[in-house]
Amino acid sequence: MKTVYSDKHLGHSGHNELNGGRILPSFELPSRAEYIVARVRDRGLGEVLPPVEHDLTIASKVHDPAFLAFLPTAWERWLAEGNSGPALPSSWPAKGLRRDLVPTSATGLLGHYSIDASASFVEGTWAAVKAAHDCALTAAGLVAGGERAAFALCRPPGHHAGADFMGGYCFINNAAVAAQSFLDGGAKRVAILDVDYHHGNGTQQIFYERSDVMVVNLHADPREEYPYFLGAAEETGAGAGLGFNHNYPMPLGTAWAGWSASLEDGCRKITAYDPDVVVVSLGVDTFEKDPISGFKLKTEDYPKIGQRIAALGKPTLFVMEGGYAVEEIAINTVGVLEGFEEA
Ligand code: OKP
Ligand code: ZN
Repeated sequence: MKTVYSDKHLGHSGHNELNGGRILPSFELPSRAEYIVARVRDRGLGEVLPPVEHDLTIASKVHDPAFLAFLPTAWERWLAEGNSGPALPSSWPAKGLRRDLVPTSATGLLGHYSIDASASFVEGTWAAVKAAHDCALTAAGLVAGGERAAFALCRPPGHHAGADFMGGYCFINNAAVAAQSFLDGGAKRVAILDVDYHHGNGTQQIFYERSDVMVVNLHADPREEYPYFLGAAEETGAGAGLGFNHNYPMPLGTAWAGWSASLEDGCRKITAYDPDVVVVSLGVDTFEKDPISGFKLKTEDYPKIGQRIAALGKPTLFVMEGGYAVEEIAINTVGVLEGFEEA
């Protein structure tokens, strides 16, 4: 399968996050995408293409236009307020505060549009975010054009970003934009299968009241793990979307036996839905050696994930999400893709 990749992600570097009470360098490093693209080439997975630039028309159908308008300005507005280092919020419209009071301050706006202090801006962040968005749409175009599958090597990731918020290293929800593009291109139903270790709260929120996108999420139980405040099994959708959201929270320490049982159940839900296309939010932070995660999947398990997804028998777009054990993420990510290709 073809991979769509842009080196503009390299500008999203030197950013940080609030972690364990300290502001630390982000775990979401440029080397992640570099290891993966090198492995794609070494293994001869297929051509590596640059993205075609797209405007934000499709993104505006899954994100608030005011939020999208803020993202390209955040860094310069942060600097204009006298800050120098990476931009992070420090105050949020949490309990007891107003969400409709939109600040004019950059610091205030970062809080207004964030769920946490881990989607940090540096000078090259917007260009990287836009390029990741373009990678997702370009790879989606390959699948819409008849390819069996494609891989959008997006960095930064997207699944924690919702209609009007960023967080968890995510700014634009690349998988959601891709799903919307398939619908705009004539698909009737799209399934998103999120196999990242963390619950894809943004993806769930964007499609929660819609029946044209089924969202299936496999993740660490949010009572124990980030993002903490969404991702329970009882969240099954609302309104027209009732019955089209499926969460599989699993305890810390989950290994292949437990994880694959959730994958099997989630895949059956997708088959019953009979989508025109499947979008996989591909995180490999389920790996036993991942530095920020608590599942126990092994390298040999990743091709089996790809095989099970292939058995859905649908055109498939893989969109990169998390995975932080930087050397092994390339082996595990390409392992999923090769498992799919060989099935
Ligand atoms: C993004 B993705 C860990 C702090 C967690 C945010 C994690 C975002 C994960 N002690 N900070 O889903 O891989
Ligand atoms: Zn993750």
